[in-house]
Amino acid sequence: MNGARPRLLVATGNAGKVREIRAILAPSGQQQSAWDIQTPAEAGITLALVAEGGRSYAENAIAKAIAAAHASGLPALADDSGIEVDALDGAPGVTSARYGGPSMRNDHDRNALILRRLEGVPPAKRTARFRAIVALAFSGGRVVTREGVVEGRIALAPQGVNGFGYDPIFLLPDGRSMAELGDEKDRISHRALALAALRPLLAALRPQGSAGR
Ligand code: ITT
Repeated sequence: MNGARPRLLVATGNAGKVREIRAILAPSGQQQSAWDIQTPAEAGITLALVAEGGRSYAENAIAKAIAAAHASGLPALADDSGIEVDALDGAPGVTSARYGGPSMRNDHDRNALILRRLEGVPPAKRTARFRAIVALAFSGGRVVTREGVVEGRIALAPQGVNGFGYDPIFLLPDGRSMAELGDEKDRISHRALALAALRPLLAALRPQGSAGR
């Protein structure tokens, strides 16, 4: 059934990103995405740890996508993203996944660290944004990137249970946190905006190889 759809590898080890990318790329009202979206495990490859040294989101996204396309022979989509807090001079930014170093056990600890570092900072000065760069790489070496940004501010305390990462502490202009949105996040998020900009290129993908899966 899936053989006619072009295969697309989602080059991430982050389960939250996989879930969202699948939802964003599934056309509303249709059960099936236009692409046969595969995780590295489903495609039978192991992601190389290539990206962590990159100095920019774009560098990281491109490195992750190219490595995965090379390893799999499939078009590969990578996402490098983060949260930028103005009162922390743009931190954690490109180091969002590792903010606070190895003593941070999980997303909850990293959220708590940001809230601690913003203690005493009033709401008007807690401006922040989520940024995502998505990269689509082809096994022949071509790679394209697109960016998505969503503006907001850091909450005084975590709100909501959906999403992942910094979602509970990121407030949209209407006062709801990203973790209070549910499916709506996949229409307005930085990732959704970046993937919307990439859609024309994704639409041009053709099934890879004659043997299907
Ligand atoms: P991959 O490199 O395997 O894709 P990663 O989690 O290491 O997974 P990044 O290096 O791009 O990915 O780190 C991005 C971090 O920024 C991520 O771990 C979250 O903490 C945060 N982040 C990115 N997008 C987010 C979102 O939509 N909601 C909440 N936090 C997000």
